[in-house]
Amino acid sequence: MYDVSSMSKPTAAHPPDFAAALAEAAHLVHRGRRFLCAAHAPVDGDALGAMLVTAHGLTALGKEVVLLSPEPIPARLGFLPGADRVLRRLPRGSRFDATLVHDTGARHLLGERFPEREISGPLIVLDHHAVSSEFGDIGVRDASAASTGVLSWRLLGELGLREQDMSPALATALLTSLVEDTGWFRYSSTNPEALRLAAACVAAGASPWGLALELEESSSPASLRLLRLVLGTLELHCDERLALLTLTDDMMREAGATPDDVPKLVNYARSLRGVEVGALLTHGDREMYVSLRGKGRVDVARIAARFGGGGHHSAAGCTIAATDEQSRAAARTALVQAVAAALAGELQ
Ligand SMILES: [Mn+2]
Repeated sequence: MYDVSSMSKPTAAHPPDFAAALAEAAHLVHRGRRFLCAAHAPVDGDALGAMLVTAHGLTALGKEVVLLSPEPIPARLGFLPGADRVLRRLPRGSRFDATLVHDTGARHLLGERFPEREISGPLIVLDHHAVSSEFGDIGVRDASAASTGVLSWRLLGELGLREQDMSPALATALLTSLVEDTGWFRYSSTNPEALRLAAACVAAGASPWGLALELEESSSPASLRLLRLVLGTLELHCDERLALLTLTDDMMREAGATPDDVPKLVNYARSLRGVEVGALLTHGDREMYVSLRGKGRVDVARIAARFGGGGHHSAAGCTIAATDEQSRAAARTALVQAVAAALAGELQ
């Protein structure tokens, strides 16, 4: 058995100030007793997985941990050990020595009900987004980390946890964060650290097939009905290098679908040969939410940033104000133009 904690220590490959931030965060956690774990809302597999890695690890170190997520946990993630402990709101009189914020590149993504500083204490931000603003007191940020769960584990390693201390619950949360953010080790974010940590997770009792059953083999009939409707909207632009899919409330109603049925639809747009960028346009009452996936040549986080959004090199999103058919058409045109500029190498 190899020693995961030593191999996940910061190396020269991590950002220059990463080791100092990690040490500072570990120092703050070491001194405190009671911590809040939070993430962007609603949570995805990495955000929740990373929160749970931190929570299980800090609990093993004798700390008290409260988990907070103002929106419901997606049903597909409900199996994760500890997911049932996540609170929608804090009990009165809560106070924490520090709050660990996971997988969140911007303060506003924490939601309006995120507690005031006198309740939260200082903020430690663990994040791996390419576009990550400098909010928080300590930023444990590394865009080369395959998932935020990896950063949670590096922090726990700094606090002295080793592979043999990994409980099956922690290992399951960490492996979930890894498979969700690397697309089961297919995306360019897959690196040696991710694969070594995955091996450690399996050695500690996490089950890849068990996770696959929960995450990939548990679709609802409604999600397939929704897929059929959304695939019918396929449009190709930019010499068939941009594929657009559209999702409306009417389709959601017709399919009997829930928000849990939506996240993977955008991957079908990218899956076409020759397509560089896949996009899912979700029509809301007052805005259009754009989910973008790239194949690597184009930085879709940059395209999203043009519209005030963000994300990763190959997976990003943004929201464009659009209240009616006309403004939605304008938003769509602006998006197609931004992708065309990016494909031409002109978007800086
Ligand atoms: Mn993530």
